[in-house]
Parts: sequence; structure tokens; C-alpha cells
Amino acid sequence: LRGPVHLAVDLGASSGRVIAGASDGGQMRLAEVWRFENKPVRMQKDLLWNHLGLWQDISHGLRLAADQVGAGAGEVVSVGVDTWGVDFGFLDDKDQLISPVRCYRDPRNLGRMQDALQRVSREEIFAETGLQFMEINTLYQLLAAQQAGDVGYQNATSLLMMADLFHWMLSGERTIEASNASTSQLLSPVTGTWSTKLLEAFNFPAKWFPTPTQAGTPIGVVQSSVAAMTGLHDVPVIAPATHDTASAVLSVPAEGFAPARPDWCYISSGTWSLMGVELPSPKVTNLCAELNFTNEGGVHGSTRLLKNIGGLWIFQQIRAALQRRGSAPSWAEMVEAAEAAPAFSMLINPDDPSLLAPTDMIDEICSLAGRTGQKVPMDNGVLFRSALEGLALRYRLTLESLERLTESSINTIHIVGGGSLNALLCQMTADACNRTVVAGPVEATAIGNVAMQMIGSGRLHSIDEARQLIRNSFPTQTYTPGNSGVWDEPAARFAEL
Ligand code: ADP
Ligand code: LRH
Repeated sequence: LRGPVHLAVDLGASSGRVIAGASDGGQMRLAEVWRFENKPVRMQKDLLWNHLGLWQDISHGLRLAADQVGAGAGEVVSVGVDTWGVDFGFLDDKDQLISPVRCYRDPRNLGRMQDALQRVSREEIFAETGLQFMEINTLYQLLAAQQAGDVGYQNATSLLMMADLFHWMLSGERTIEASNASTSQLLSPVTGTWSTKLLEAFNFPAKWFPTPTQAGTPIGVVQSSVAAMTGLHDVPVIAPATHDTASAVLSVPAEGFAPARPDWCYISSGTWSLMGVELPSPKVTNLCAELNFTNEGGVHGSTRLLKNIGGLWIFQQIRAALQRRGSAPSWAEMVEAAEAAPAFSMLINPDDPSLLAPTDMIDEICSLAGRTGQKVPMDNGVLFRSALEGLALRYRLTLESLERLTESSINTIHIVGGGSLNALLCQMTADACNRTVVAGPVEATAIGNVAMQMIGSGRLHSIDEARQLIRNSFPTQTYTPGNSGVWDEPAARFAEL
């Protein structure tokens, strides 16, 4: 890479990477420097993130990046981190991370949403936050920590969301970036400030919740101990949209920014599928509450009105279950077997609560078949196909809801993220939704992270300009709908599940 180089640390729930990005001749160029696995660790009853392992991989990746960029014609000018939403860690007054960082699938959270709703009504929580009700939300995880007498909860002077924790490790600064804060269900989407009503109602200390930092803001420089380890001396840390989905949405290669009547929507497809539109302002309406959509914070004051859908998690966990049984198919082999399998053998709702954190995904799907009066999948191909069809069917219903919510007709679905490489799923989505699908870029999140650092450092001037650069730089694949009628009957059955 040549010229000013921005380093994006991008952590997803299944893998992380350090990617270097620069703009050269009207194109964004990326170099993947380091990629590593990420998976939660089960210890006793708990499900935790391996934050130390992640930090080790991040610092290793940054060292490699500094060496590679330094050996070429580039110069590292900033670094920023994005991660998944909702999770957090606690810091104490001695500037130490206390207690483990829990995974949102931790069983300790089960039932906490119900407890919360006993204290504050669903209507009131929605009116304050505009968020989809999910047990994984920070609000319910904090309640779990409070109820458990968690040592971190009791001794904390700060709470930092996952990406903010890594920004703190890099720079020593404690900040909370707005897009990730918006996944907490404690932030107002209208004012962008914390809901004092909810903080008080749940007795969460107000001092943990400083004014959120906006994406694109320089938050410090790489601190000397980290610079010594990585070679990144005096490099600014610029907060991207630290919620991975917000970064991914920024890099959707569509025309325009936050239209009031969108004619395109996105699916950020990875461990989760986040399907929605980008709007100029939130929709905290009765219909939104009824359809259980979320108003998350996007870049430059936009709103991401979307649905959190349990995404390729099921596909990933089927593979993990097969690995435990001694076979290790690649993604391509799984997709090929799914393609060859008969259609609509079993309908799986990716949001069935039993699939959130089962001990073994294959066993769980088989017992789900029994519970829903369906035939147990007879082979792996059927299992894989059912997981993908379930997603496409969920997208179809979600699209209908999105059009109702926005009173607009959506004609293009942009699929970004790892799932955009799954050609079968992309075609199923086009067919089930009867819409054109444009797939790519794959590394949408890292690209959005780099783009926001470019905006923050003045190299780009608007989201429009960033999207134009992205459109010029990364190829996409178009899937045209066909055979949509065959999805009608399964869609009707799916809606009854
Ligand atoms: P996350 O950010 O949640 O970790 P990613 O956006 O990295 O997720 O997407 C990972 C998923 O992408 C994998 O679980 C897999 O299902 C899918 N994927 C990745 N590569 C391929 C491929 N070559 N073919 C089909 N699917 C793929
Ligand atoms: C996707 C994601 C999603 C949710 C979930 C916890 O990676 O960030 O938007 O917040 O993870």
C-alpha cells in the first residue's frame, strides 16, 4: 500500500482480522494482514470471550501491519477497532479490567429480560430506546450482573463496550462510541443520550455512561507500551463506527445516504443477519414496536432501522457439531451438499430461542423437528439446506415488514459480509423475496471501518464520497429472482411456526 494507511481491527463473533486500507488512484485498496479465529470459551456454567487471546492477536496483527507498511511506500496514520454489539467489560479505579468479558450467549442472561419487564414496562423501555427486545441486550446482561453480585459490577468505575475496551487497551482512553452504545437498549435514539429514566429505574450507576463519542472522532494515540510492542509510535486512534453492523452498513455500495423513502435495503450477513434500511431519523412507532424492529445508531446521525435475525450461526454450529463427530466440511462443500438436497424438507426459524446457544446444534435441530411436527433431516445436505432456506424465508417476512414500516417499495437487497460468498443463499434470497440481490463487498465491516477513519482524518468528506470510493473499488455479484412462486407455500407454513 502507498501513502497514508489506516488500520482496521475488525472483530466478528466468529473471526477477527487486522486489515490495512489506503486510497490510491480513486480506489480503496486493502491488505489483509492477520486473520484469526474467535470463539467463546465455556468455563463452568459461564460463556466468556477470550479477550486476552483477542488482544494478543490484535497486537500481533498490528505489529505485522507496522512492519509491512513501513517496508513499503506507506505510512500508518491511524487505527480503529469495531466489534459486535451488546457486550462490555468493567474497569476499576486502578485502570484495570475486572472480571471476565461475557459472551451475549452466556446462560446467566436467560430470563433477565422477563425480570426487567417486571420493573419497567415493555412500552416504556421501547419508548425510551426504540430497540428490538432481545435477551442479549446490554440492559438485560447488566441486570444479570447486578442480580449475581458480579465482582466487576460491584467495583467498576467504567463500563466499556467491547470495541471501546480494545480502544482503551490501545490508547489508555475510556470512551464509549455511539453506534455500539446504541445496541445497549439504554440509549435514546432520538437524543443520542443515555436514558436517565432507565438508568435510575434499574439502579445502574450514571457515572458508567459518559456522553457517547461520535464515529470519526480521534480518541487518543497508541500508548507508549503498545507502541513499543507494535511499532505504532504516536499513531492516532480514531473511533470508526465501532458497532460492526454500523461499519458494514456504511460500506453498502448503494447510491445516496439515508433516504427518507429507501428503495434498497441491506443484509449484513455473518454470524447474525442484520436486515434493514438506513434512515435519516428513528421510527419509534407502535408498528415498529409491534414488529419488534430496532432503531440503532448509524454514521453521521443516521438510523439503522433493522431486524436482528439469527444468521449463519446455525450453519456455523452445524459445522462445529460435525467437527465434533470427526468430519470437517468446508463452507463450499456445505453449500454444494445443500444445493443437491431436496427443497423445503424442514423449515427452521433461525430465531427459535432453542437455537441461541445449544450444546449441539444438530441434536437441537432434530429435537426441534419433533417439537414442530416435522420430519427429522435425513442427511447432512438436508440439514444445511434447511438452515439456508430458513434464513431466506425469514428475509422474505422481514422485507414485508420493512416496506410496511417505511411505506416504501424496496427493489434491491444488498448482501454484505461473509454470507455474500454463499451463492446459494444469495440466490435463495433473491427468489424468496422476489427482489434483485447485489452481493458484496465481503469485507464490508473492515471497509466501513477504514472509510470512517478516512473521514475522521479529513481524507474523505462525506458518506456519499466514501460510498463512491467503495463502489469504484470492490466488485459485486448480482442475483436475479426467478421461480419465486415455489416459495409461497413454504412461506405460509413458515409464518405459522
Ligand atoms: P462474523 O463477522 O459474524 O464473524 P463474517 O462476516 O466473517 O461473520 O461471516 C462468516 C460466515 O461467512 C461464515 O460463517 C460462513 O457461513 C460464511 N462464509 C465465509 N466464507 C465463505 C465461502 N467461501 N463460501 C460460503 N460461505 C462463506
Ligand atoms: C453482528 C452484531 C449484531 C448484534 C450482535 C450481538 O456481529 O453486532 O449487530 O449486535 O452482533
